[in-house]
Amino acid sequence: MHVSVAIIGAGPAGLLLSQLLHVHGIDSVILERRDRAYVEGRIRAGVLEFGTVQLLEEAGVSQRMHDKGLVHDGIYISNNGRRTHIDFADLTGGKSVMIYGQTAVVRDLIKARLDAGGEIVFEAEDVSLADIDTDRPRVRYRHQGQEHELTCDFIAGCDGFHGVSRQSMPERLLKTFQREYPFGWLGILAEAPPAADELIYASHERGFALFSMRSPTLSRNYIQCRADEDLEQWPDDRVWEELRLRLGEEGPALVNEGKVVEKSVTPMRSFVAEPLSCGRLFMAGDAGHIVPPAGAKGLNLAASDIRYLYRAFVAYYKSGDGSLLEDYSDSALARVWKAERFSWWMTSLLHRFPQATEFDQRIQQAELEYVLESRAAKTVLAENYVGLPF
Ligand code: FAS
Ligand code: PHB
Repeated sequence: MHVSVAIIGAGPAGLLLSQLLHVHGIDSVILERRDRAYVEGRIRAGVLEFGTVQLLEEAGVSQRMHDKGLVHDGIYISNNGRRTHIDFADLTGGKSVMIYGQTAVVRDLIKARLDAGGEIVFEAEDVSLADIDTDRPRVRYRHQGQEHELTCDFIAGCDGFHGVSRQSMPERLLKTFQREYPFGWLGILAEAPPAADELIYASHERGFALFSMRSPTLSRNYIQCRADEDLEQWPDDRVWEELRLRLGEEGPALVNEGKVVEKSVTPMRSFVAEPLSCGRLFMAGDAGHIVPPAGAKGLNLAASDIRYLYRAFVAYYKSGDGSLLEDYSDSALARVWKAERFSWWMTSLLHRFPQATEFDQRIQQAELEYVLESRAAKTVLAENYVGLPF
């Protein structure tokens, strides 16, 4: 079987690419290792940048997001219990973000693809790529015990950090950049009203905490923890107590307890692979880069890559212009690195670092106080948070 674009991975990147190609009459097939229930059940990101909302509108998959999502015009930063509002609308000329979980985005995209007759091969095993440096690359996989081979014009590697695409790039070509952080986030999803009307990023001497949400009755909260934290040491009541303590004196009034329906620890790393393309293979999303979640950029960077990549495919198929494909890696990485910087900066500004000296701690506190007192500094934070221009 031949397809124009073979897409590896049915996460946000792969699904969004397939849907945008479909809108422009370009065929694709998605090969996904896991089953549909697993893919739709993963609880991950929660904040959509202004540009990601627009891209979902371009893809024709935005109705439920506009019906159920929450538009937020700002966030709060709590500094040892003292909260400051960062007003995106005022500081960025009216831009906002959308609170709409990645789980919902993925479900909407899968529904749209299947309703349009799109092909998503779930439980595709042992996917392997071949001839990526020719004009007829191939993808092999096993499904329900049967071996299959796809020929295609292009392969989109949207298979996440642990996928097969990056491993299929010639090692001599690939350069990677990495920073591991000495902590993780313990996250809970709870049937409880959120702490505030918008997100609260709390810096506290006990450690960082984030008070997010999925709806007016579903809160999504995180506390900074050890990278190898043992969840057994964190019964629900200890998590609620720590969340209250990290909000300071406002804590008891703001933190609403409820039934915890999910609890997990996420490690923190910054990672970038260069280049994002090799021959007819193009990587997008977590396959090419990872950010610590303090900047709410992971899902949004996947969408950012796909915006560059789908437009490049449309230019190639509609007018034979391959220049955007040639420029894809440089164009996407320029925006990736700016988001990597912002994510690293938010992480460095708000978290407690075990190895920090007293001087480091004073400098960190001084920078946070400056950000919260300066309109110019708050503008820098706001325009990065809502998403820089493409
Ligand atoms: P994904 O990893 O989402 O999707 C890749 C897909 O490829 C998966 O479905 C996988 O099963 C499939 N796959 C992998 N290998 C394959 C193979 N060999 N063959 C076929 N299929 C294969 N971002 C935020 O902005 N905020 C957050 O709070 C946040 N929290 C996170 C928590 C966790 C635990 C994790 C892991 C990530 C979190 N992220 C967060 C980042 C996350 O949202 C990613 O940025 C986003 O899922 C990226 O989307 P994709 O690039 O599509 O990769
Ligand atoms: C979330 O709601 O899961 C979330 C929000 C903002 C972040 C990270 C995670 O920076």
